[in-house]
Amino acid sequence: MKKIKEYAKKIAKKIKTSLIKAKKDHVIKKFFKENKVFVTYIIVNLINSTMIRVFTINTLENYLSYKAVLADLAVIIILGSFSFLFKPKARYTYLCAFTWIFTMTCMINSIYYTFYTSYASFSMLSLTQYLGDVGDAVVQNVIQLKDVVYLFAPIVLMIVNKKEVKKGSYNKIEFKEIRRKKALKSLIAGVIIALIFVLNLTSLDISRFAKQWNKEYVVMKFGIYVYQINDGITSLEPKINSMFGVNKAVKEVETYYEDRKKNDKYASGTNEYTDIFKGKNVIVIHGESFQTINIDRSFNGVEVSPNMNKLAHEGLYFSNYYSQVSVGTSSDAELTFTTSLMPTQSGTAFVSYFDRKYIALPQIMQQNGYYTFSMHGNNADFWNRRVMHKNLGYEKFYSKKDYDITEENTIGLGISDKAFFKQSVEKMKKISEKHKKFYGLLIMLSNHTPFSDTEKYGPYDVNLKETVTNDDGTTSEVTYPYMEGTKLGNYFKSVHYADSAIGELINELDEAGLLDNTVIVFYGDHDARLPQKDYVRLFNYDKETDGIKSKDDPTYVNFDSYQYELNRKVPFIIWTKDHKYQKEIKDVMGMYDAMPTLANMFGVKASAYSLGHDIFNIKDNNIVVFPTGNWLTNKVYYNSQKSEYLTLNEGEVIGEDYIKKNTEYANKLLEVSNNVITYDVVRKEEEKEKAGGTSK
Ligand code: GP9
Ligand code: MN
Repeated sequence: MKKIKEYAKKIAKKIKTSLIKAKKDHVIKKFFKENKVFVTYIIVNLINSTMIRVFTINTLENYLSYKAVLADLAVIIILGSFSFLFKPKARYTYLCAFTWIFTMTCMINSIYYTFYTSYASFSMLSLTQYLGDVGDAVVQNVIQLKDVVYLFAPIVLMIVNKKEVKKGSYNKIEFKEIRRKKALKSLIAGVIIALIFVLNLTSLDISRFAKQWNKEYVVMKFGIYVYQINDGITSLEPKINSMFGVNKAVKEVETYYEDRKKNDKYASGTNEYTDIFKGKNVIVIHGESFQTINIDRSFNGVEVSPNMNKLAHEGLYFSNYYSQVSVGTSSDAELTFTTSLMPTQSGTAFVSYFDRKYIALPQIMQQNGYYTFSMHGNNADFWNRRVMHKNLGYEKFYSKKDYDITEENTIGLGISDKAFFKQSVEKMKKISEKHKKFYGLLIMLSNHTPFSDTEKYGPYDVNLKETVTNDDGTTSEVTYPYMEGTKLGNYFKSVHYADSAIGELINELDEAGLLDNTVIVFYGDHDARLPQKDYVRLFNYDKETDGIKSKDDPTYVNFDSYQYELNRKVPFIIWTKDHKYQKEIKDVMGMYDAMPTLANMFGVKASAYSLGHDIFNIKDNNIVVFPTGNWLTNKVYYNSQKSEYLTLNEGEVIGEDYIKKNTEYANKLLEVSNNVITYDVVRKEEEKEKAGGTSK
């Protein structure tokens, strides 16, 4: 230790004397003058990396994040230092190539952030074939000036280079030896900056960097370039991960579930809902981007979703139900709903881990004598469903090729929900003739972002209309624009269409006699990622100014980032034609609670790898864990990125213990879930059991 300290002191002294000498000899000034292109390369790329951070994360901590600046600088200089090994012309090409890579990184992340409020990941690259259609939606909606400003970097570099060429700077001969020295010196400078950066890291920084899922935090502390390099490496994880640390991970999973079995009193047990639907058919409706905000909302006395409102009030309505999706959106919703596992930390389960063994509700139902199927009017390969639906236990997957799709019956990404339902009912009629019991999934599509096919949705007015009495006693109608022309306004129009399709589906099913012995289960798959400012307008519209009320106005409704998160909830409804079970369940609930809850109702055994709970067992003790590490209970919404929380019941005091305990619970759950999938634990345990069985 003493030796290291002495050595460090020696180096520090050496650096100090060389810096003093450099200052005396005007070395830095000279370097700047002689290497304008290299210096420009550093400056422009540093400006870009700072811009992307500042434009995406609006916190003081981020604005003052010197660590990210150090990290960005180190990456830029270290990578740039090798350019000195080339002659000036080729050096420019080298620096230009890296500037383009850095610029594209910033641009892609800027666009991606607007859409997903997160940073881009290489693991998504393997998904590009599924993202094609959605990509159009992104282009239509999201590319803005703030996404393309980064292009200034290669442009400025080009201008500076041109000037240097004109000045004849490149005609001077630079010997190999000098070039090597320059490369080494800049490399050392880069490494020193990197060392200063590393010495400033806290253990929290390091742990979050390793886990990578708290992307905002990683970018805030490590800068965008280090984030992206790290992401590139971790995206290879699915392959590498499953090769190392298997035993440790499997042991950890085993211990977790043993402990859950012994100590979690809500993990099993019966309740008043046990077996209530035993033997009944099931039709699960996957409601694309359907949020709870639509329920019981009206414009000018006309409901946004009258049919869904009816289902909610006539059935079991879980009004604080949250989707737990990650980058796999629709597919993550399907995964969590059916398996009670969380999305994976890198990649998506449907695409990167399609070959793992899952225990899913359709498969459980199939083992209980049900015929299982899924229906979706999109390409079967989207989200790798063709493979994954089989894996989850759907015996047949009806996809795009099984539907008549014309230009007239197309909305947004594909076949309209109305046409899809109509054709699906015909298929279900045949299925019901052949099979005694069935479990089916219908995946909707029309209510998909960007919600711009307004002409096809049919009329729904999101203006504000008021009747005023004139001086002469007559009345007239005044119209204020309100939500017209906003993305949220268009969303309501789209939802109104999707709702009317659901209304038609219920009627068609009834006419076909398919409702008599069937339970309808509806879930919204995830929120619609609508702009926060549109919600502020929805709740705080000032018709006089056609703007937003002042914050001092006593009727002003606060809609900050916490309200935004809480508002991302989606409806979960269980409905039967006889309206026998009518209740609103207000306890918070996650998508991972669906399988245990439904399994109990249908009298089948839930997966032993469930992470959620039957809501009628756990009730108000429930916790919803999000892939970001955030969590929600009936008392608190906790933001793990900021290590802050919002108390949900006014005046209630929350102890630090409560936060600590739940945060640990959430982190552990995410880790176990990821291990179950990554290491294919279900298969391993089954194989172990089999081997044990034969040796007995
Ligand atoms: C695609 C549809 C939409 O078939 O399910 O997927 P999303 O973009 O919501 O993940
Ligand atoms: Mn979706």
